[in-house]
Amino acid sequence: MGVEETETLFPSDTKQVAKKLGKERTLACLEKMLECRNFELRAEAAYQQGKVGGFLHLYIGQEAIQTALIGAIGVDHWFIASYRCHALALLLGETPESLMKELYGKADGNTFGRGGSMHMYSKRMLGGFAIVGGQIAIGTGAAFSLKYLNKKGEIAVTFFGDGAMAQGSFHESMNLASLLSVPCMYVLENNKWSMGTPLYRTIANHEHFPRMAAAAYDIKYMRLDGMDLFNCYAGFQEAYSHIQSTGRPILVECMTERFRGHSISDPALYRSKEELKACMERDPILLLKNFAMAQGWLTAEEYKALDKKCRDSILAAVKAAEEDPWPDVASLESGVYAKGDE
Ligand SMILES: Cc1ncc(C[n+]2csc(CCOP(=O)(O)OP(=O)(O)O)c2C)c(N)n1
Ligand SMILES: [Mg+2]
Repeated sequence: MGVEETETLFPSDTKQVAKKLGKERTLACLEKMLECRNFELRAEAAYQQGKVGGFLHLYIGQEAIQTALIGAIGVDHWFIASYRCHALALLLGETPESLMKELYGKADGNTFGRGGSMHMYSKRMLGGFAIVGGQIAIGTGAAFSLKYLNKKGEIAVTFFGDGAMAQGSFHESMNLASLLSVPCMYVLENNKWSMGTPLYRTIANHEHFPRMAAAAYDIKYMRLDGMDLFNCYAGFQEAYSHIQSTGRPILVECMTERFRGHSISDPALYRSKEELKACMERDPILLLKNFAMAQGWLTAEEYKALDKKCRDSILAAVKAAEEDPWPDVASLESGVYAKGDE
């Protein structure tokens, strides 16, 4: 039994969304996606060379979602994610250098070499979290704080995977968010896999579950095509205005694909080459590139140059990570305890 997609996608007219977005912002999104992709390809290579410790979960294939969301609502909100968190940190303005240094466990990394791949932060990113579903409750708390502090316009965005829907934290959070009417955008990135377990073995009534769970908690639900930047862009704008106009939470399900195994140590032998090949034909970067070229916004040479620009900046980040010192042993205890009112 596979995943039959029978729920309705949020309708958007690609040409109209693209026209509104314009050439410059569309190409800026493409560049961001290429930066994320190149970062992760190099991170993967570095891991295989034994340069990166711990786990490494790649976002390759899912880039359109977070790129579109941040393009649509900006960075002045609060964000929280699972362990698949490199792209989010990059999109929120952390430099490839600081993130690559973090993967290498070096002193000037994003969390001074202490967090590694799964725990990245930015000024507005409350972290990547390893406990499946754990971040949903924290994101809901952030939304509650925004309401409590009367921070108009700001929302809390919580990303999680399809596997997290089976966790109590998902249900407890949705229930409280609805009861308390908090400005939380729950973004379910449905790549149809939880490690090596397919969605239909994780969630009963999997196809309709997200919509029905949202309805059970009296929360609005939308489904987006997570491979299509424009559908995501328009959908997230709509989701944001829903929160703004009602003060209510929303659940946005993005149908997407994981092009790699669950983590770097998973060769994903449970998926056939044919299935993966078919998914990769809808690579979000490829779709956007083809659209931009058909619009006359980009030539093949310009695309190559854009990709090279991103690759070069990531290669520079790798070099910087190689050269960065290890954390000083004397700093072992710093950051362990909060001081006073920190
Ligand atoms: C509470 C908990 N249970 C189990 C695990 C082991 N685990 C790590 S990732 C994962 C799969 C999660 O899949 P999903 O939520 O769909 O996210 P994806 O990896 O597809 O982005 C599991 C079961 C964990 N980290 N935390
Ligand atoms: Mg998943």
